Amino acid sequence: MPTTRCGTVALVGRPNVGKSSLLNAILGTGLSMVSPKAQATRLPVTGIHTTGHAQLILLDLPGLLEPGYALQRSLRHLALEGLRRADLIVHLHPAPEAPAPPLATLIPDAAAPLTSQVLVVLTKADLLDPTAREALASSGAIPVAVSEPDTIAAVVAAIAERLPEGPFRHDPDDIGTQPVRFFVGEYLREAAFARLEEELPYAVTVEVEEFREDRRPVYIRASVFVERDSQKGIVIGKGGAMLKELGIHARGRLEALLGEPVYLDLRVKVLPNWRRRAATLARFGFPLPPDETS
Ligand SMILES: Nc1nc2c(ncn2[C@@H]2O[C@H](COP(=O)(O)OP(=O)(O)OP(=O)(O)O)[C@@H](O)[C@H]2O)c(=O)[nH]1
Ligand SMILES: [Mg+2]
Repeated sequence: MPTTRCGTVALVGRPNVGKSSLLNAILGTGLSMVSPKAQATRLPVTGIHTTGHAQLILLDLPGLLEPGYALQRSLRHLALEGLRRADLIVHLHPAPEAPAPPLATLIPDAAAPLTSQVLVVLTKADLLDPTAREALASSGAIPVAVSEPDTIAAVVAAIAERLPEGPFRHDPDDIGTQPVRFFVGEYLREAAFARLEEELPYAVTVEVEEFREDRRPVYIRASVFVERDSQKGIVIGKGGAMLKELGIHARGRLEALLGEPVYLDLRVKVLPNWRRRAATLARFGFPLPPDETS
C-alpha cells in the first residue's frame, strides 16, 4: 500500500490577498465567498481536496487585521485558532507586494510561537509584468494566479508533500464539511458585498430559520439582519428590487451546490449594533477571545 498523507492546512494572510479564491481554485468550484472588498470571510470555511495519495483539509480563514470592534476581534480569534490547529500554514501575500513579511509580524499577539511549517504563496501573480514574474520565479517563492491552472497544481503539490503521513479523514468525494445551510448566509453576504456600498455589506448577517430539504423546491426561510432602519430600506430597495437581486444570486449559488431547485423566502430585520455586542455575536456563532468572555 502506498503511504497516504493527510492534514489540516490553514490559509492565512491579510484581508483580500486571495485566500478564498485559492481555496475555490484548488477545489475547482466556488464554495467560499469571494469579494473585491476586504474582510469578506468571517466564519472559517473548510474545503477538502483529495488527489492521488494526499488529502488536503483546507481552512479558509478570515484575513488578519488590527481589530477595531467586537466582531473583528472574534474574526481574529477564529483566524488564530485555525492557525494553531493546522499541520501546515500557507501564508498568502500579493505577488505585486513581494517579498512577504515574516508571518510573525502579522500575529504578534499569538499566545505561543507557531510550531507548524509555513509555506509562502504569492498571489495574483498574473498582475506582474513578465520581467517581475521571472525575478519572482528565481527567488524560489511559489507564485499563483487563479486563472492559471499550472500554478494551482504547483501549490497543491507543494502542500501535499509537506503533509504528515496518515490515513484520509474524509471521503475522497467530499469537498466540504459545512452544511448547505451555512452557505445560505455566505452567498447572501456575497451578493451584499457585490451590490451594496461602503459600510453596508459589513453590517449584514444572516440567520436561517427554516431549511426543508424534503420539499421540492428546497424551502429555505432566512432573515437578513442589518444594524439600522436606513440600512433596512436600502437592502429591501425600491419595491423590493434589491432584496430580490440578493435572493436571485444566493439561490443560483445554492442550487449549484445542492443540485436541486431552491425557494428562498427572505425578510430584512434590524438588530442595532449586532457587531459590537457579545450576546448578538454569540447568537450568530462568533466566539469572542477568552479574555473578553470572562
Ligand atoms: N488578478 C487576480 N485577482 C485575484 C486573484 N485571486 C484573487 N483575486 C481577487 O482578489 C480579491 C480578493 O479575493 P478573496 O479571495 O476574496 O480574498 P481573501 O483573502 O479571501 O479576502 P478576505 O476574506 O476578505 O480576507 C477578489 O477581487 C479576487 O477576485 C488572482 O490570482 N489574480
Ligand atoms: Mg476570504
